Amino acid sequence: MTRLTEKDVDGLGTELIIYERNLAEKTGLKLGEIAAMAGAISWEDFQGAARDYQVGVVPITSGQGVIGGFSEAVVQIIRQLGFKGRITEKTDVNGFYEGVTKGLEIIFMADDARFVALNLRTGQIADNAIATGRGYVAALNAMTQGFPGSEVLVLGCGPVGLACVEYLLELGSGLAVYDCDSSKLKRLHQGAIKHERNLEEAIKKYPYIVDATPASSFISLPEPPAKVFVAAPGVPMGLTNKSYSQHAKNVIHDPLQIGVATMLAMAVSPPRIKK
Ligand code: 2YC
Repeated sequence: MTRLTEKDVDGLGTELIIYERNLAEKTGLKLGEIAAMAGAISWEDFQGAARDYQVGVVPITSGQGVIGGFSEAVVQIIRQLGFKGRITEKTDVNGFYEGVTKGLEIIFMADDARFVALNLRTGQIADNAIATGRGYVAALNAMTQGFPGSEVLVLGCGPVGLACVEYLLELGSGLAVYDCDSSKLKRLHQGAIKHERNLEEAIKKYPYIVDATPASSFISLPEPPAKVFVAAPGVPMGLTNKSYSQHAKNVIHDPLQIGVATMLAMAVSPPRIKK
């Protein structure tokens, strides 16, 4: 998982209105609606939960330490979704204790290895990588109105890429993967998943692409007017600067927003019957 820098989150909290407008232009949906879809909770129930839960963000100093502005960005996204949210004064276990004893029932916290949202009332825990994969697929699904006419190409099969695969299978979408170790793919569905071996060829073949790789600026898209729609979660950005600027209006990309919003939806979503 690529660690964010202060620069990646700088100003994020103050630009959420512009961010939401841009996202709605591309997808027709609000951030909360995309998160609710990916989190398998109705928009109404998600709004109900916003009136019902108090949310805390606990800064964690382990490993490489806190990222300046990270907790602030997370709590602003939570508030943008209509929830009451605050950062605990204390950090780490002390901050967790402070949050629980002050009645915060959903706790967000991230160390260098994992970023979670824990619902203390239900015991549900949401993982950022899974939430990010699902949230970006939901956004791409909305932007393309259901991926007409082609499979979706998922690049990379780490935790985010595998969550994308899982959710695309749930949506019943056609699916192709690149650079995926087939042993990691869902065994029972392997037949339904195309394996692409050559990146350049694959990029030309699929109009719907999810970049779930940690590599930067290695994807060159076909020149306009080729129609291509890209979901590019987190940092670094996998598209080359040229491709990103040529196709910007069809690219969904942010360092935290969709992942955090979907974590919150997953944390308050009714428990799913384990298959
Ligand atoms: O400020 C803090 O509390 C730090 N301990 C936060 C460290 C987050 C490390 N993870 C990341 O930078 C990225 C984020 C997008 C979430 C997942 N990986």
